[in-house]
Amino acid sequence: MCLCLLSQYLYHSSEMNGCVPSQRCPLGWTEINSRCYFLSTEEKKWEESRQQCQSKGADLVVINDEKEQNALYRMNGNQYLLFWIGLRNTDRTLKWVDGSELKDVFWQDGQPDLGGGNNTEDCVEMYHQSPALANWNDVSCQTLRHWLCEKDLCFIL
Ligand SMILES: [Ca+2]
Ligand SMILES: [Ca+2]
Repeated sequence: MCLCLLSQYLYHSSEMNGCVPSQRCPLGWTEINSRCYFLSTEEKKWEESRQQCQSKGADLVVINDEKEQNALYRMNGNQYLLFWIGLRNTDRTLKWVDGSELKDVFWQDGQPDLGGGNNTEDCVEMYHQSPALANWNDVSCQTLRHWLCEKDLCFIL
């Protein structure tokens, strides 16, 4: 029995998803804990920001746990950074863009406030002047923000 069979199998099974494991993130992306992230220099509305990520074979970041939240905090060293995350209020429910369950949350004190009851704040930003584990804020999806894309460490065929 040789290991090459296993690697052949792994290669082909992941190839079926259109994704081949790679050692490196694409140029311009940052590797953190075996995931690839892209922080924009531009600012756009939430939906347009998401489209930018999707056009790169990614999506807006999904923050799965405290480790990821900590790793992304002030990731460019700027305490005034503001970027969109892949969390949006749809049908009065906050949902991640990939459909994963919303379990660990890191809201800023007093958030989400739905815009003070006007129900106009449906998209979520990471507000880096607040503490590392309490900095999410819901805000109007029309606001211009930087955005953070996330994808697997792989090449899309
Ligand atoms: Ca993630
Ligand atoms: Ca808010």
